[in-house]
Amino acid sequence: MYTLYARNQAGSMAVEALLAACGADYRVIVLDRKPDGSFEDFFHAINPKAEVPTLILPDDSVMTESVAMMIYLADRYPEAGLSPAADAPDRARFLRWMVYMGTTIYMSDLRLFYPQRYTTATAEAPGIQAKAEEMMTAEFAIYAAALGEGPFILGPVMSAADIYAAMLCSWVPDVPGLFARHPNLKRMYDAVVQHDAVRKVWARNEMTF
Ligand SMILES: N[C@@H](CCC(=O)N[C@@H](CS)C(=O)NCC(=O)O)C(=O)O
Repeated sequence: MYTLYARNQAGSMAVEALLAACGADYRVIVLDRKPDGSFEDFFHAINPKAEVPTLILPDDSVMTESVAMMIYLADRYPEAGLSPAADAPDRARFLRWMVYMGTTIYMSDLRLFYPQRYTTATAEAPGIQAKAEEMMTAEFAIYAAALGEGPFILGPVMSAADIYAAMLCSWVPDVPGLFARHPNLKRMYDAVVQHDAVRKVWARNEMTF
């Protein structure tokens, strides 16, 4: 069984949706925070960075890094059809955009929501946030251009990358604005959340859209 340490609507949401879409045997542990905002002590012993998602594999080994989890799980359940095989023509494109999202949009999102972690001078936080939002806008524009008519990043077939992209879209401060600029992102988002397993996980994460 997989154990996913999670927080509702955080980076664990896409991994949880993928576990569900793959039909994996898993449980979710939603973490509480201590009054100072940090995660409970036991969690630091599992993941020294104390971040969600953290995934415990059936052999009890610990996995961190959401993109690695998405690729690993999708590959482990080929029957779910959520990643192209290693020798498939779309594999390079799949890897490219998975890693792109995890290293650009996700990171900009962290600077936007936790600017104080990126500076030793509190006064610099608003500038970090403003730049992060500007960069995220540009990074989504690049992704939307690659998505094209889609509806998914691999064309007609939904993959783990689309589940990840949908989660990232949901974190933007102005989601209607993002979707107005990029109607293809909205089409992709709507199609992803129509997937039975994804819809149930979005609801469990108390997502309202
Ligand atoms: N590179 C990591 C980043 C994970 C991450 O930063 N997660 C955030 C939530 S989305 C987190 O747990 N931050 C620590 C906190 O909220 O205290 C990944 O892709 O999994």
